[in-house]
Amino acid sequence: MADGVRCMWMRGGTSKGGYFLASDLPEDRVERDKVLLSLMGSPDIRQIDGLGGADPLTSKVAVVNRSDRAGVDVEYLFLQVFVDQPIVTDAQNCGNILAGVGPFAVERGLVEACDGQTPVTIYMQNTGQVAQATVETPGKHVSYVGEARIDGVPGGSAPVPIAFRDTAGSSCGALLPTGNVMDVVEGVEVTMIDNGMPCVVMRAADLGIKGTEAPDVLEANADLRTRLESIRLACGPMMNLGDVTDKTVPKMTMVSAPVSGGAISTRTFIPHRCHKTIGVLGAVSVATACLLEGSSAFDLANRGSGPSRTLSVEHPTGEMTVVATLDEAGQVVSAAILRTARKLMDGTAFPR
Ligand code: NQM
Repeated sequence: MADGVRCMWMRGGTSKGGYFLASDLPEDRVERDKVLLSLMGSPDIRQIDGLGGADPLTSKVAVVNRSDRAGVDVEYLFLQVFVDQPIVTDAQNCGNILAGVGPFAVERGLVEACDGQTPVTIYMQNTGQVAQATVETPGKHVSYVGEARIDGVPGGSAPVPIAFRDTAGSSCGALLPTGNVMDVVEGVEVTMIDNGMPCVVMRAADLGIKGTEAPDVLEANADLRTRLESIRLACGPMMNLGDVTDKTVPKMTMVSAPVSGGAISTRTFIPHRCHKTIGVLGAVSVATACLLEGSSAFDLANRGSGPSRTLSVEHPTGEMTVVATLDEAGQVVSAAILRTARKLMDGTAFPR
């Protein structure tokens, strides 16, 4: 690795990280993780000796390669590089970093660009599911410029709409891994759900908060953090995730009635820092909980009606719109969201 590693640094949605071709990283996992920890500057809360941004949302990696699967263009492996511990984990997916995978795949020649827009079908290795992203490619070149806006990112960019199908049970084996819409864990009513991201959905009021507090206020609430972590550790095995001590799932979302005309208001610990927005697949899972009668979110949510529901999931810095399609039985069968991405740097990074 003395000659460095080729990578592209990109913003994907409201996250940021390194995008690598699988062939540019060591095949051996231990070696690969060593390289990634060193490039990010982990473990160190400031990541001063690396490219990471000292926040879980900016310490992320996408590993991409061409796919041999029928109807699939590329494979995407998401890796979370812990900021303060020497851990690299593939135990979760990331729908924000996913937003950069389509543009990256076209830039690296894994997918041939069309003139106008290029659909990129992505197999998400972490969960074994498929997403379809649409990349703006005027004149057969990726464009990051445009007027699409997402909350949590200043300014406009080219839109990257992403559609998901069949995300239920992505990591837990079932949409409701305990078989129940509601369980009581550590004395709190919770909905354990996985429609793309394992989430524990709780009423904010049941945790003694309003649910509209700023993330730093919630992070400063030591009692809340301790309580959330003990609920999370109890929920992990119940959600078929095993011991989650060193995992970044399940996400802990506290919901309250919407305050800005949306469907639901959220504050999410991911799991030890409070998200400034909400994860993409996290939002899909929470929106799905809103539509499940008897869940912790159902009575608080503006759920709309009909087979296609536009659910605006409010978060600390705005909202994320999830368009959910329901079948005749009222089950969510697909979801779509709008993201944007931006190429920040393309070059060579140097691990120690
Ligand atoms: O839920 C953060 C993010 C995410 C994950 C996290 C995500 C998703 O905002 O799909 O995007 O929950 O760790 O990037």
